[in-house]
Amino acid sequence: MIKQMTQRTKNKYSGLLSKIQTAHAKIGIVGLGYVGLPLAALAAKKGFSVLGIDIDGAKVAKISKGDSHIQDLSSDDLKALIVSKRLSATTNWDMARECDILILCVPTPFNRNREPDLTPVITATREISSRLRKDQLIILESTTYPGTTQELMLPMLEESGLTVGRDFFLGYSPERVDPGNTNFKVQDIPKVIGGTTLGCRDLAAAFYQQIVPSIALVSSTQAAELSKLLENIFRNVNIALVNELAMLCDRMKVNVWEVIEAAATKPFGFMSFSPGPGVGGHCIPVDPVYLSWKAKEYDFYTNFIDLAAEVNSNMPYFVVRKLQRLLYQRRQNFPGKKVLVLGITFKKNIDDMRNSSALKFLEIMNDEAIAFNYHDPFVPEIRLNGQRLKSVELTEKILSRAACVLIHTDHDNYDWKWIVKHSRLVFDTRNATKKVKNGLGKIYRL
Ligand code: SAJ
Repeated sequence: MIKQMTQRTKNKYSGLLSKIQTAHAKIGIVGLGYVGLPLAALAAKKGFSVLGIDIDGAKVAKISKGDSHIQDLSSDDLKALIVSKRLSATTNWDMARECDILILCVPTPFNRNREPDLTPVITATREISSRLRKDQLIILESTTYPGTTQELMLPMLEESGLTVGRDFFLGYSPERVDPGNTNFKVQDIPKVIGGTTLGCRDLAAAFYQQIVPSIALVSSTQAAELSKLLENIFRNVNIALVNELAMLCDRMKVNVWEVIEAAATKPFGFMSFSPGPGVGGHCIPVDPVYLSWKAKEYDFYTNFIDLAAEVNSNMPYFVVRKLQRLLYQRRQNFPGKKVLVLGITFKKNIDDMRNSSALKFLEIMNDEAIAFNYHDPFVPEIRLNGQRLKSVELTEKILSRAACVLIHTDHDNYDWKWIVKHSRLVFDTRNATKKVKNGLGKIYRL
C-alpha cells in the first residue's frame, strides 16, 4: 500500500507517516468494549504503545489490573501487555493529546424510537476536538450511517481551528469483530478504509496494514460506512427471508429445515441462513435502522430493508402463537403449568442479551398469561417487567414437569438427547435437536 501512496503524502506527512511505519506512533483506543479492547491488545502486540480511554472507571481499573472482561482476550494476554507497559488504560481525556492516532470504538445503538443514537460518538468527538493538536489521525470504527464521519465528526473537529488533511487527519474503518468467533479474530479480518482526504486514508492505511492481513481502500468515508451496513443488512434480509419461509412452511406443513438443507447442497449461488425466534444483538437488528433512517434524508424509502425488519420483529409473536397451538393440541395447556424456556441470549455460546428476541418473547408470554421459567447457563438472572427472574436449575424433574420445553437459544453445552428424553413436549426454534433419534414424536420445530 505504501508504494501506492502518493509521493505527496509521503513528503507532506512524512513525520506522522514515519512514526506510524516504525510503530513509534502512540495509539489511543476510545471505548474498551468487545471492539476496542481486542484492537488495543492487537496494536500493542504489534509493537505500538497503546492507551485505552474509557468513561467507565471500573472497567479501566479492571483492565489496568490485567483483568479482561472480553471473551476474545484472555486476562493472561492482557496482563502481559499491561506489565510490559505496552498497553495502559485511563479515564483521563487529557491524555488523548499524547496520542498520534485516536480510534473511536464506541457503541452506536438505537434509541426508544428506533432511531440512531450517536451520543457516544458525539461525546467522544467533543472531548477529542477540545484537545486536538497538529499531526493527529482520528479514525471512527463504530458502525454508523453514511455521512457520520464527514457531516458530524468533521465539523466538530474543525471547531478546534485546525484543518483536516493539513493539520489533522480523519478516516473511517468499520469494525468487523464477531464476538466469540474463534476462526476470525480481529487480527484475521481485512479492514476497509476510507478517508476525508487521500492523505487521511493513506495514513490510516499505513497503520492498519501493520496489524491486519489485508486492507481494502475505498474513495470516501461514506463508502466505507455503507460497506459495513451492507454486510449486516445482507444478513438481516436473508434471515428475514428464511423466517418468512418458516411461517409459510408451518402453514403448508413442510419442514423448513429440510428445505434449507436441501437448497444448501447447491455448491454455488446459495448461502444458507437459519430461521429462528427473532434477530437480536447489537448489530444485525440495529444497522438496517441506521441506513433506513439516513435514506429518508434523500426522500428514499428502504422498503425492502423495512419489510425484513417487520418479518424479523414478528418472529417472537409467531413462536408464541405456535406454542399456544402446540399446548392446546397436546393437551398441555393447563393453567399454571409452566413452559421451560432454554437459552435466552441473542445467539448461542455467549452471555450477550442485547436486543435478544427472548426478551420480547417472554414479555408476550407474560401478556398471554403463559406461565414459564427459563434456564440459561450464561444468564443467571434477568429483570422482566420490573420482576427479577432467576435461571432455574436444569434437572430431570423440571424437564418432566414442564408443559413444554421451548428451545430459544441452542447453546452447545446443552445435552439435547437428555433434554428430549425427560421432556413431554419440545418446541425447537433452532433445529437444535436435529441429531436426536429418540422421542421424535414429542419434538416440534419452527
Ligand atoms: N440469526 C438467525 N439466523 C441466522 C443467523 C443469525 O436467526 O441464520 C440470528 C441470531 O440468532 C441472532 C441474530 O440473528 O439473534 C444476529 O446473529 P449474528 O450471527 O449475525 O451475530 P452478530 O449479531 O454477533 O453479528 C456479528 C456481526 N459482526 C459485526 O457486525 C462485526 C456480523 O457482521 C457477522 O456476520 C456475524 O457476527 C457472524 O457472522 O457471526
